[in-house]
Amino acid sequence: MSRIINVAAAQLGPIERSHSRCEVVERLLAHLREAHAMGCQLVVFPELALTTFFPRWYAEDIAEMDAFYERQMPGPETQILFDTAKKLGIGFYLGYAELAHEAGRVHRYNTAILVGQNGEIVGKYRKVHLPGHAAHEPWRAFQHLEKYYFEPGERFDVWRAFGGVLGMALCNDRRWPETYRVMGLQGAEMILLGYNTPVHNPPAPEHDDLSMFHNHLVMQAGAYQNGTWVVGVAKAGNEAGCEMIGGTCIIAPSGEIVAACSTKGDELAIARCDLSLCDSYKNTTFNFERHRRPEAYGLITERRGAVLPAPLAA
Ligand code: ING
Repeated sequence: MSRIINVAAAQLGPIERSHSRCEVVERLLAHLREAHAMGCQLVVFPELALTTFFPRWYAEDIAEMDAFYERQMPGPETQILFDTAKKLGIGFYLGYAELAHEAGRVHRYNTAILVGQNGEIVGKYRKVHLPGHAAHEPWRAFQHLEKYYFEPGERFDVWRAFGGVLGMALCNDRRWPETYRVMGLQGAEMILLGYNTPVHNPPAPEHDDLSMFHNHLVMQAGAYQNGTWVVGVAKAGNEAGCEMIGGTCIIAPSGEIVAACSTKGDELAIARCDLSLCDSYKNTTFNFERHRRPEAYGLITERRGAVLPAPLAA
């Protein structure tokens, strides 16, 4: 039996530091309305979709960047997003910077939420793999201070929603196979992820020409190897002088890209996603229960970094 979600991958072009949340929310609302006109039930926005990618700047006092975080979700500027989604009967994934007060302390996370067609939050995810660095590194053309501005999340969950099993990830998470496999082991049929990916990677400029290839490689592999849909959505274009890749796409459990954006601005890529297409992979090639050998995989959770074998005797 087919279980179909019409999904809109809602790419955003640049968000400048001067753009207000209200201006950005207007762009998100335009995406919701267009997706509704196109018969979609789910809209996927990028990572940090409400603000510019502020980890590209260093601030000695981390609190100087607090204006980029949300203290409540929905908040005053985002409530209209939830109200409109409910009115249109459209759910959405939204990436944002979260400032939370927990156990009497302030915590900062790179967060995403999944909101159902009733406008209620179904689940929250906090980015596990924080790339970049924790201290100011002036040699870089731009900073990538996610390890400075955020604490890492500790888990990958899935939720029953939209007639299937959905999971969430954020940006750098998509480069790590463990991300997809942990959700695959919970039956994920669609993984939603937003990203902000600069073309230039200062520690490895030799990879710059492959940034789009690597972007699609990791998501297509993750989809196929876990028999799941993957929706990858960019914040794209030249944002505060930093060129970011586009490449927003919707990937079927076969690993094939079935819809993609072709610009680096605000653009929808839409696909009719039949969740039942996952079954032919989950029940055969990637029947985990039948084929996986966790007895042989111990190092994956026991060891963080690689440990080389002893050198050959002289
Ligand atoms: N951005 C980048 C990403 O993983 C990066 C960081 C770029 C890592 C290029 C490696 C190479 O797509 C975020 N926000 O994680």
